[in-house]
Amino acid sequence: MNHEGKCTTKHTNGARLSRAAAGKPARCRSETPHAGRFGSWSEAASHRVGRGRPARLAFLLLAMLLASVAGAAPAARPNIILIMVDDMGWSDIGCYGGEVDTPNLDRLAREGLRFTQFYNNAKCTTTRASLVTGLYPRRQGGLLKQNMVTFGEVLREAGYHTSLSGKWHLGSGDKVHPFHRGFDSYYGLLDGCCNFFDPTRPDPAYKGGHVREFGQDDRRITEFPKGFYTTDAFTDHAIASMRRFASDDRPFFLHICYTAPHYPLHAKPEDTAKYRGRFKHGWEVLRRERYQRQLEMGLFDAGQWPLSGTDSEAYDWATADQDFEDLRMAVYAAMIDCVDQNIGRLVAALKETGQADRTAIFFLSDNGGCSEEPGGRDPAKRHPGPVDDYVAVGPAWGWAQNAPFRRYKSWVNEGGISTPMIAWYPGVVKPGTITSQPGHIIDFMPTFVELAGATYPEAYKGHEILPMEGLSLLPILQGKSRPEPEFLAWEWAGNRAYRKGDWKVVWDKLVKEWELYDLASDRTETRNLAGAQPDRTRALSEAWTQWARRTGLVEQ
Ligand SMILES: [Ca+2]
Repeated sequence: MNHEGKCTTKHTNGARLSRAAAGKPARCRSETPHAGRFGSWSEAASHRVGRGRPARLAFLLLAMLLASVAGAAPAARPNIILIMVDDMGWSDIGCYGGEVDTPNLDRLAREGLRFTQFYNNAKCTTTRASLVTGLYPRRQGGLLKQNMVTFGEVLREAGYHTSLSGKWHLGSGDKVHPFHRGFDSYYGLLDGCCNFFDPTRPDPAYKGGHVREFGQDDRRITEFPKGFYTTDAFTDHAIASMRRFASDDRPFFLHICYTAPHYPLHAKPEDTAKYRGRFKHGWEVLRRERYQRQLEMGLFDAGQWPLSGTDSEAYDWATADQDFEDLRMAVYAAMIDCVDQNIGRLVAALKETGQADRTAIFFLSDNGGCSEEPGGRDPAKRHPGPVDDYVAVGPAWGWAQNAPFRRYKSWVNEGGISTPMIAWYPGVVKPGTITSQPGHIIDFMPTFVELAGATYPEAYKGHEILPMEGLSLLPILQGKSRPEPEFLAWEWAGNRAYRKGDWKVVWDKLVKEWELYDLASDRTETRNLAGAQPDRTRALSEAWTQWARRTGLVEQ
């Protein structure tokens, strides 16, 4: 990494994307966040800096001194913990303006960096395919192929211990099973979603009636102890892996994929009770409240991110069954609350094992809040929360969970593809910072390669490997500006999008025409400029088609 923030590491050779736009002005902000919702985390206080110029100057001088003494960034070959939740909206957690109590995530944000333009692939499977490989999805013949490596394989080759806890959703055959694709230890759901309290229970008939496959290492698991709850069990496995790995000098990689808050809405009664009644003001009010908190904490400027309008699939709060709707959202909030409690357990174990100062933690969601509604919304038939029911939040809450954006999971408007992303890395990430530099899940592979001093292979187990398509996030973590990606592209179920610089074209499968947005002045996609700028719209939509051909999505 040189002083201009350009990526010069050897592992990026062969990548097909150019490193253009290096001359663009920096888009990194360093801001002290609204502190009102944050608690204290005394053990890490030494990493914090005070507010104002003298403190920042002192921090810079100290950083320069440390750099001159050490000669390199601290925590070379750090432990890496990558935490991903499932179907959680952009603004549910406290440090992104939500009303769910997430003190542990808020602390990570206060001591770390929040991204405001970080992207996933709008869907569980395609996000996981890109996340673990650093590649856009190639959908023909299965998402995880022999011409791809996982970050588990790359980090294991570099000497890391590797562990995966939770949802995989990329298959369970020998060639795609996580235990055979780079993870020394695996425990969790190989499928897409399951009963949180009892994974032996089949889905209801309206969801296919299947029992979802669970595994430990390369064995199938069919028995679960009394009191089982997925979120707790996945954390138990991650902590056990961490304790085992911390006993020697090798660094470790823990990937934790919670199934919360994906449906079915299953939460512990005591967690739900905390939120019951909190959502009786409805989704429209909730969106406005979140938007106001986001402005107050400095996530964005109102002029560039106007609050988007009412979603076409949302229904009128005044005529909704408000008590039932409050309960659905309370259970959803409780599921996130439980994730946060477990992240607190995880970080406490990290400190107990003496590993906290040499660990980087990343947190994100695999897609936006979800509009799907298996089980429907008839209060006489559905009872959100317990083991024997199966219901989701529905489109109105799913949309509101992504405030201030439009749409939700499976759509490629910003509400479907934007994720909160927190990066915590003591001694490298400046505490309490926010960046608007764009990032994408394909960036984790090159980031981890760089952090670990690993080599991304040209060939692996006799197969030529596709070159990485992302860019390392390390310059952003270090507070520098990074060359922007040449482009970013998305597709799911007929929804399409392509972003180049600040311009984005979107094809909504319900609208059935290309729309054009200037994200620099309209991140929330409120002003369609396609009619005013047909040439730009055509050029970007044609670029999407070229990308779709290159990745095999459409025929050559
Ligand atoms: Ca998902």
